[in-house]
Amino acid sequence: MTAPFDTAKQSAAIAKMLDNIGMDKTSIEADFLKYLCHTLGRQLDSEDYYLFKALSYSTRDRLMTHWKRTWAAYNQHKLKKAYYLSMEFLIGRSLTNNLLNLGIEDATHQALYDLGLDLEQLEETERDAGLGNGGLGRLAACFMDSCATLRLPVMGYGLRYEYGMFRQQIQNGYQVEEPDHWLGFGPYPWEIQRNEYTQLIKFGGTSRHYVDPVSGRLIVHWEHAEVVLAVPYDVPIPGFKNATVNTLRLWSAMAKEGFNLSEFNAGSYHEAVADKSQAENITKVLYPNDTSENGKVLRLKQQYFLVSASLQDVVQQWNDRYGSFSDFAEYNAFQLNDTHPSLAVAELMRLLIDKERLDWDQAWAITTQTMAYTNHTLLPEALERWPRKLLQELLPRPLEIILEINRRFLAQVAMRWPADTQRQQRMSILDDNDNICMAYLAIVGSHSVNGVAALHSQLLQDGLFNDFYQLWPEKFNNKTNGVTQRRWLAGCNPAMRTLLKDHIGEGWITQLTDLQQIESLAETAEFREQWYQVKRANKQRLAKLILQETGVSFPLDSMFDVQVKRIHEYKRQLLNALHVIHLYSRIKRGDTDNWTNRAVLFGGKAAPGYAMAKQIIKLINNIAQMVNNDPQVGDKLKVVFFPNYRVSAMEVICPGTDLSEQISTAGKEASGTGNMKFMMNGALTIGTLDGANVEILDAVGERNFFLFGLKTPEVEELRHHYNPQYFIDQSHDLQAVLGLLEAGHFNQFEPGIFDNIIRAIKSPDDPWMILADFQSYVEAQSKAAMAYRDRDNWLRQSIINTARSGIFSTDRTMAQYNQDIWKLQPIEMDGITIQC
Ligand code: T68
Repeated sequence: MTAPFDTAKQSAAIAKMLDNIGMDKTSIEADFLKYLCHTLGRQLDSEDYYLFKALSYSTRDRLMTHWKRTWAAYNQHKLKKAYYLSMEFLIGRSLTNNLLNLGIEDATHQALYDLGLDLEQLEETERDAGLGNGGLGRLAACFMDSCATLRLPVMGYGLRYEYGMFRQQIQNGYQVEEPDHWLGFGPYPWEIQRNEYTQLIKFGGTSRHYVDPVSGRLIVHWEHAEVVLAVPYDVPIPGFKNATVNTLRLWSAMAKEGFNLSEFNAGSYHEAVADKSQAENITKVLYPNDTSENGKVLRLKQQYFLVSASLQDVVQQWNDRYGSFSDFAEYNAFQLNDTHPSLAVAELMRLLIDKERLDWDQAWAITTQTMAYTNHTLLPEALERWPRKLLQELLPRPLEIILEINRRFLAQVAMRWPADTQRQQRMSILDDNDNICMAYLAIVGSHSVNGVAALHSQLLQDGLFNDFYQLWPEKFNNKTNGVTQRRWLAGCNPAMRTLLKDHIGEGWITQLTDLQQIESLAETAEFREQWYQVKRANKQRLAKLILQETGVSFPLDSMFDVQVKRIHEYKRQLLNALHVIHLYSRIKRGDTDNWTNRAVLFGGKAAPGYAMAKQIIKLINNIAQMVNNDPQVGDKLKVVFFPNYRVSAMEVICPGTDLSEQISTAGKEASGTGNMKFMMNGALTIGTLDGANVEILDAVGERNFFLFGLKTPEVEELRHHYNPQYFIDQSHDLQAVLGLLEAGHFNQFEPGIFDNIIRAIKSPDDPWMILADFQSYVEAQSKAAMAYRDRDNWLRQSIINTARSGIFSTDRTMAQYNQDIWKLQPIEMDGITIQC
């Protein structure tokens, strides 16, 4: 016998239990011990991993009340929501961030301290959730943090890859990739599996059209398809001390049946199980390419899997709640993180037409009013195109819809520019080679198209998407990227946080432009000295990590000169490497008057199939080997390649950096976000007029930025008659550097291994024009070195960089997306009760 169920009473009881969870030291300690001893069956002297896990569970409990209440707030009122669709969310670690946003770091620290444990040590044991390649994935994670902090009803949708970004080892100077089985040590403590929201995803089969005898309507059935289950796992995204916890929903693929029973009964065990593993392969591994699409079928499957699961989730919940789709567009917004989820345009059409039985025009109005597309690159090799044939096989019904979208779109183009058949050909979603151009699909299907920095957005309008800009100028806009200061200042730089708190309080944690208040303090010697001490402590922490990882010591008085990012020719790690050789060559010939000691750190992963990027890693390592072991060089110059660069490494690297290298060929880096993290933490930038560097320079002024190199139009102009030899002839420095390289000085026992690199930079076809910018770069570097010698002035400049970094918060970026594109109201939590 059970008591009669009284929903109100039960809900109140559970809400009270949830509300009563303590945020104080004593209750945190009690819960931590409960999880450690009862749930995990361990004790205080067990491995750090179990201590971390117990602490994560007790922290997650403290998120749960807010999470449930935020969810309830979403559902108790009809409010507009936005959905951020992204193939990548590069979360990194979560413990520190969750404690910070809950406001319980001190209480937790005390609780552990009293038990003889060290919070920092436990934080260090958390594995990075490396579900992204680089900037694009990390941006998505920063966006989620800012939306929660702004109380915006935004949900993230992504994939729960079993293997994240590969782990990079360096062996004999070469990159070696190791699988990142991040879930291998037991379940991810932050996620909650939600079987009840499982969706069915179709692949293959055929699409059958027939007229419904009753309604007379044309009906389409997607038949004989293979079906895969999409099982969601929810990750909590807390806002900063605002009782709001948003949701990141990550889909995992599961075979519909454990295995094919008829095959099994027929005796073919292997075939029976193969089906299952094929289905589950969909979310097995993140593709480790950051700029180019490799055209693999599995990647297309991943994209459709994400899009279909997420849209079905949204459409189904809408249908359950409201039934009618007449006002769906007023309450839903989808943001496409690059073209990777652009099949969403076709999938939403399919769901609205085939499932919800809307007609084409109604469905198209809803689709174009809800979809918005963000572009992250101008590089042609990154522009996704999928063979029509492949879509025909894998996604027959979405393909039909895409072709119909294109047919109607081209009719519109023909109306606007009659007789301009070339233009129609250029703008067609189906290109001359029978490929579907995903960027064009995204543009045609969206009401907003944005770039990620002012220069980049301008170049999209003027170049890559100019035809579309002429047709729909109102669709195009800019949203300059940012980073979240919760992780990238408050969390990763506790020493600076304390100093800032002492002088200007902590308003900047939610209002980053408050940092301006420290600018006037730059003029007081006492503040500068404190700033210096903070930077020095951070350099010490970084030097310790470098020593541990590479065995090389970085002298604390050296200028810490850092370039960490994906390895790519356009980012020009090679230019930096040439400068290092230049410094080495100066030391060797005794040209060291007024020398500034420098410690150069490189880090970043190369796509496994990108041979040139891998050679660049090898070159840097060989240079490092030579430089670090030459007694004549000593402390004047140190060089390391930091292995396995990742989010948690950057959290130590950026606070300890003096000089930030942002040296891409002008016009090639869409924005960059590392540049913002460094600036926020008081590094000065040496950089080209590219991406968001342009806006950083605007903010700090030329006196506080080391600018060099060709500008975008100059690069484009020079391309027509680029002659590297001309630049070699002009520069003795360059001749000396190339002389060492060509003589095999850095590969004495490995003949020929850098020939490719030498050939590439000396070629008139070098798209990155490394030699054209060499001399200008060397001059900017020597200005930086000189500036560093004037410690007082350097500190002033460092303070100004932090003080003016306020606009580079994703809080600002998200407020702009919301104002211009999503138009959401912040979630109201007052009076919200939790439904249990
Ligand atoms: C980066 N793009 C841009 N792409 O390069 C960078 N691509 O300038 C910008 O700041 C950042 O996006 C955020 O806007 C990427 O990181 C990828 O990682 C990627 C992944 C798969 C396929 C293509």
